[in-house]
Formats: sequence, C-alpha cells, structure tokens
Amino acid sequence: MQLSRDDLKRAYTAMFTIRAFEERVEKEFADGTIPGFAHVYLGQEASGVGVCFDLTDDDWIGSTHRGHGHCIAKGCEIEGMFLEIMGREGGICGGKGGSMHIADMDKGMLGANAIVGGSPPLAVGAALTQKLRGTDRVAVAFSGDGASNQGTTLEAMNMAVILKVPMIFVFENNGYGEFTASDYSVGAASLADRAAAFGMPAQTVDGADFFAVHAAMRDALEHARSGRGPYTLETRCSRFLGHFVGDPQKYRGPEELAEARANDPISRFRDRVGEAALLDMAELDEIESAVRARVDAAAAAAREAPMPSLATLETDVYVKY
Ligand SMILES: Cc1ncc(C[n+]2csc(CCOP(=O)(O)OP(=O)(O)O)c2C)c(N)n1
Ligand SMILES: [Mg+2]
Repeated sequence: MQLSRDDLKRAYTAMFTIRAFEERVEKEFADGTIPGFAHVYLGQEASGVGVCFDLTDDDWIGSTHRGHGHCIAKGCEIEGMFLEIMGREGGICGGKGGSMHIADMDKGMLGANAIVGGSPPLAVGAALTQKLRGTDRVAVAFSGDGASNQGTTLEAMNMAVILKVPMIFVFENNGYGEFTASDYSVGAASLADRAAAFGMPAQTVDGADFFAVHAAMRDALEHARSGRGPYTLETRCSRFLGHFVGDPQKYRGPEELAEARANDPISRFRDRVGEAALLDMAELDEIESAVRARVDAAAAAAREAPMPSLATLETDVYVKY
C-alpha cells in the first residue's frame, strides 16, 4: 500500500521529534538536569518509527534501556516524557521511573526496561493475552544485539513459537552491546538467521531506511495478525553516540563514527521523498521548526516543574491486584 502525503508527514514528524528530543536530552544531561544515565536513540529513528507506524494504542510494545525513541514512535507525549526523565511531578510515571522506566499503558507502551532481555518475556505475555481474548492485536518486543544473546530472549522466542502468539521480535542491531562489538558477541551470521532456526519467519532490513522497515513490518503484521504466530525483524542501525551520553567511545575510531553519522535516517528520508517529489523540502523544514519549538517548550517547562511531593513517596510502588 502506498503511503499518502499525510502518512509521510506523520513519519517525518515522529522521526524528527525523536531526533530533536534526544539532542535536547544530550544537552540537559550535560547541564545536570537529568539524574542517572541517559541512553539516546540518535541514529535509530527510522527503526522505531517504521516498526510502530501501523500499530494502534491497543497493540503493545516492550522497550529497552534505549527507549525514548520507542515511546515517541508509539505516541507518548514528549511533555510528560521530559517531566519523567527529569524526575518531576506530572511525568508519565509520576516522575518516579525516569529515563529507563517510562511506561504508558494508554498508549500500549509496556515500558522501557533497564533489564537487558527483559522485554521479550513481557511481550510474549501481552501477545498471549491477545490470543486468548481473540483480538487481532499484536505485541512487539524491541531488543538490541546484546539482548539477543540473553537467555530470557531465547526462551521467549521458543515460547512464542510453540504458543503461536501474535508477536514480533525486533532486534535493533546497532553493532554494539555497551562497548562490545556484535561481530564478537553474536555467534550467528545474522539475528534473523538465528530467529528462523526457532521456527519463525525473519527478515533483516536496513534500519536507517524508514521505507524498508515499514514495508518489512507490514509483512510481519500481516503474519502475526492473521494467527500464524511470531515473526522477527532485525533492523541494522547506526548508533551515533556512545552507549550512554558522555561515553568517550575510545573503542570506535573517527572513521567509524563519521560513517555512522553519514548513515542518517533523517537525511535519507529527506533525500528519498525529495527525489520522488512526494513532499516539498519546505514542508519538511516547517515540520522541523514546529517540532523544535515543541521540544524547547517541553524541556523548559520540565526544568521549572516541581519534584514529586514527599506525600507520594510510597504511592504507585506496588501494583495491587
Ligand atoms: C540483565 C542485564 N545485564 C546487563 C546489563 C547492563 N547493560 C545495560 S545496556 C547493556 C548492553 C545492551 O546492548 P544492546 O542490547 O545491544 O542494546 P543497545 O545499548 O545497543 O541499544 C548492558 C550489558 C543490564 N542492564 N541488564
Ligand atoms: Mg546494541
């Protein structure tokens, strides 16, 4: 199915919102307004947006420690995200979760996850719920190349196949788990090949190309929504920065860093729609200005917002069933 002009604008808005948001997170972290660690999604925008583009609020995603981009792609509001990341009242999780624990049930966002390999089992559970309830909704687990080696992930893949649940495993292979290259840590030739060995269809796609990710995700969704069980996508991405904001990246040479930056999903999207005369560059520039203004306002408001009050210290700590 052809993407309409409105679809293309929606995709660019989401991708550029991630870009501008994460650049602001980098700056805020340097200013000391963000406690803990921040792992940004710069360079991987097309993967999250391509995967989430045709999902609804009733489809679920499980995310990772690098989860801001997944949240934005799934429709979380950046105002509540800045408040959350800065630990302020009014944040999506009341300012108590922070960068690595943003969950937004209204948007089908099961949560960023500090446990590497934590999302696949959660998402299998969410997918099993859909199967038992007889809906046509799906669950997606985002994981990295590092998480692909975790026992939790491998068990979840097997379980998804035997239970035949509507589930999509998305492995964002950015070439590194912390400071270790996936060339070293992943024994299989590709993560898609490994997934196929579990008994599900799998594709490897260029994760910097929104159109490639979106097309592959349509195949995955058609498969999962029609009751044929799980599917895997491996999106090959470039991580622009280090593992966390401030990582000096001594393990990557200047050429490699330049190459990563050159494989920019934002400029590739612009080139593609420009060459095909699908949108004017002026329209994309307008989107960028509006997004930057929104990001500036949201970050400034979060900086001024109060911390959660002491009276709420013990609320929302445990779920009551
Ligand atoms: C169970 C567990 N082991 C180790 C860690 C420490 N850790 C945090 S991120 C990370 C690397 C993850 O790499 P990858 O899955 O490729 O994701 P990326 O950072 O590249 O997005 C590790 C080992 C953790 N958070 N949880
Ligand atoms: Mg990685």
